[in-house]
Amino acid sequence: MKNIVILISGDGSNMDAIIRTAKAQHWEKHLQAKVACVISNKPTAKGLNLAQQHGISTQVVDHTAFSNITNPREAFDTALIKEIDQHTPALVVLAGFMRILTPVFVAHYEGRLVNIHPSLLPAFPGLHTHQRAIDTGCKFAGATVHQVTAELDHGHILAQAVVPILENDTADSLSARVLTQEHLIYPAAIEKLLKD
Ligand code: NHR
Ligand code: GAR
Repeated sequence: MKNIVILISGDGSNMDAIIRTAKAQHWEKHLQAKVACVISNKPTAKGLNLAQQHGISTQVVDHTAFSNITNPREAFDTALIKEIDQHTPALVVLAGFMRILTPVFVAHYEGRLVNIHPSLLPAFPGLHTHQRAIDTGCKFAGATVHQVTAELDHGHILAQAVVPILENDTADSLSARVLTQEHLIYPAAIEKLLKD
């Protein structure tokens, strides 16, 4: 069985889309793949409840527990690796996961670590992508599924979706339009990776 581990920090709507697609398309039967676990760095992430409602096991590795030690990011990533590797994952999926990962973490999962970023990369890596796209006067925005490398939001692009930016868009209205596309391209890109 190819185990998928999903990392979240918030609502988990992309996680939900992946879990629903996996069920609807019978990934267990057709791709010998299943979502084995959902892990959040935030204990209050709404996506944890949603995962449990789908009958998927959840874990929390709270990054704030590591803030007062010498190398907090390395220590957090080491703890995260330990949890993830319990499931011997074929794929580790970042879905609204909001902590930058260290090169050691990225190297450990090289080739089996993917992310969805809410911009048309290579434009607007990092945070606050929708406001930055509006402020720049962009006429189109979108989302990108990419391989994760040590350099933030720079890995090989696996899928993209484009949406228009409308006259009266706010970061919230644009974000909602992009998110509906994320829910389509992320499960499809993961399905393709599992087939390769
Ligand atoms: N890690 C690596 N090494 N490479 C990538 O491409 C990564 C990554 C970790 C997360 C997702 C990402 C995005 O899609 C992602 C891609 C968080 C931040 C950030 O600045 C930036 C990009 C992404 C996720 N995080 C702050 C930090 O100090 C915390 C922000 C917060 O907690 O709200 O880690 O955009
Ligand atoms: C999504 O738009 C995702 O692309 C973005 O956060 C949202 C998470 O929504 N990711 C990042 O900004 C990563 N830095 P979700 O929790 O409902 O999937």
